[in-house]
Amino acid sequence: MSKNITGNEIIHQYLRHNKKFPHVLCAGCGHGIVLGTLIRSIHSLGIPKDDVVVVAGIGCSGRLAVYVDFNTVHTTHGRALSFATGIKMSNPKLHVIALMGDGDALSIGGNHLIHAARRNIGVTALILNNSIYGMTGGQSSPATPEGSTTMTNPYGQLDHSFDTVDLAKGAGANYVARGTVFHVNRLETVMVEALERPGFSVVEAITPCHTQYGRKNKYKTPVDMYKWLKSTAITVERYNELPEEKREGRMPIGVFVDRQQPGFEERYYAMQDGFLKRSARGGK
Ligand SMILES: Cc1ncc(C[n+]2csc(CCOP(=O)(O)OP(=O)(O)O)c2C)c(N)n1
Ligand code: SF4
Repeated sequence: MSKNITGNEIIHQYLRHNKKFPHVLCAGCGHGIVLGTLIRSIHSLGIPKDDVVVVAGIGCSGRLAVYVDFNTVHTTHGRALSFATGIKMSNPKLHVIALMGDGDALSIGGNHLIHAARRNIGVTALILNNSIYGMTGGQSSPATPEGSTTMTNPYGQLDHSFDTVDLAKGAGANYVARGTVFHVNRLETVMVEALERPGFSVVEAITPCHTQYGRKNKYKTPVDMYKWLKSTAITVERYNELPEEKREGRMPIGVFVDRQQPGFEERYYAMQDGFLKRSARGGK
């Protein structure tokens, strides 16, 4: 399988192009870029389509599972990781990807996220963080930056926002990375690594929602939002060298955790194997 793939090949090999299109995404939405990056990552690793399961919750991001020609499950809001865990446990050979929006993963599904990380289940969580509930009209999510204006916080968001990377790191994920849809090649690199690692991997993809977030803040057009990504993101290595006062407003991207701990499914089946062997020896 050739490592490079053209847009036309993506459409014909990986999308349900003759069934599920046109798509519902707004012009300028970054979600499609994340999907393209995921497809190219899977293609470059040479993973057969039948070995991939994309599990999604509900949201504009959740719709992406409908468009791809892998095994797909479009589940309920916030529960993608529960379904993904069950699928991985029943067939550990599968590459299971839970595709979630920031509302999906950090709000209603936040509990699932921390426990999937704690358990280190062999699933890749791909979190499309657009700072807002896109599909339902622009309500604040736990990732909405403090001070920004949303439909539910017209005078400014008072809550602090979650740092997805810190959350996943603190909860024990094996691999944690952040990228943006402006820095597509870097995003693809971390996605490939996340798919290769055992255990729970988290990739936060920062993606613009000009329709529900940008317009209410200072980003009137999709282009303004992409310029914001370009000017805000900085590699984690360079970020760590900055003095504290220069870090304000900058967003580190790159790899934050990279471990090789075996996933829950591996440990579970090893334990089961041990029991079976012991029982074959008459319990000794
Ligand atoms: C149990 C449940 N609660 C609420 C909803 C309504 N709902 C659908 S999508 C969504 C938010 C989507 O936001 P996000 O997960 O950030 O994804 P985005 O649309 O921004 O990609 C909500 C609250 C639902 N479908 N099910
Ligand atoms: S509402 Fe926002 S997240 Fe949803 S499709 Fe439009 S730009 Fe994308």
